[in-house]
Amino acid sequence: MISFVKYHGLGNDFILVDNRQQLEPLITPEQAILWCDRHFGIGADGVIFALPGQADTDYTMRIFNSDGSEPEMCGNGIRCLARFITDLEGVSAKEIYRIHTLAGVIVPKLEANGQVTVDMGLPRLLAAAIPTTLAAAAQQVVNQPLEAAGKSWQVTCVSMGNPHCITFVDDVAAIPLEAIGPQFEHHPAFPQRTNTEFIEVVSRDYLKMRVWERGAGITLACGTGACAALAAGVLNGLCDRRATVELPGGCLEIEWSEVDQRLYMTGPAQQVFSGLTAL
Ligand code: ZDP
Repeated sequence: MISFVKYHGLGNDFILVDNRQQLEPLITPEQAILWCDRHFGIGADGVIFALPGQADTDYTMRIFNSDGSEPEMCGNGIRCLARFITDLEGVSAKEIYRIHTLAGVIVPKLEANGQVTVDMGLPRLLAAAIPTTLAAAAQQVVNQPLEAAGKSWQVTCVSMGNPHCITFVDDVAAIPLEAIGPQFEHHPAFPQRTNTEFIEVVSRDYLKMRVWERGAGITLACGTGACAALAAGVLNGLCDRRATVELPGGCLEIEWSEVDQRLYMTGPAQQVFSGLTAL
C-alpha cells in the first residue's frame, strides 16, 4: 500500500506522493494512468511527486499527466506541491521553496492569506524552444496562421518550460474544445505536442480562458497556460502586463514583471482528501 494526498488548484486536480526517500518516482507512468482514471481509480489530471532536492534546491517536482506522459512543468500543480510540502514539514515548514523541475528552478511562496504566488521564470518565445516548426528556429511565433480542424487560426506560441499554443477568439464559450483540442495537440507543427488555450480578451486586465491540455484533455484550469496566455496577450498588444485570467475553475492573477521579465502567478491550492491505495 502507498499513501497519497489529493489536492486541487481551481479544479485542476492532482494526486501528491511523498517521494522524499528516493529520486525515482514510487509509481510508474502506467500506474499513474490507472490512478488518474475517474471511474476505475482515484481520479485526477496528474500525479505529482515530491522528490529530494538537487542542485541547490529544496525539492524536485516530477509530474505524470493522466495519459502517462511527463510534462516539464505544471503551474497549478506546483502550488499544490508547495502546500503538500508545508503540510509534510509541519512546524519546520518555510515560506519560500526552491523547486527543481524539468523547466528549471521554480519558486513558490506561501502567502499569509493561503494563496500561493509562484515565480514561474522567464517565458521562452523562440520557435525552437516551444518547440514548433511554425517559424524559423530563432524567430518568435506571434499571430501566425495555423491550419487545424479545417480552418485557419492565428496563433501565438509561448513555452513556460512546456509548450503552449494560444488563439484569441471573440467568444471562448463557443469554441468546440473537445473536437478541435486534439487537432492542435497532435498537429505536426508541434513535435512535442502542445497545450492549447483559447482566450477571450474581456478587457486589458481581464482574460477568459479555456484549455485543452497536452496529455490530459479538457481541464478546469492550467497555471502554465494562464501565464503563457498573458504573455501572448502582451506580445499581441491586447492586454496589460498584469491581468486576471478567468478559467472554468476560477481566477488566477498573472503578472509579467517589467523589472525582471519573469512571470508571477498567484492562486489557491487546496487539500481535498488523503488515502491509501494498492501500488
Ligand atoms: O504540458 C503538459 O503536458 C500539461 N498537461 C502539464 C500540466 C499543466 C498544468 N495544468 C498547469 O497548471 O500548468 C498542470
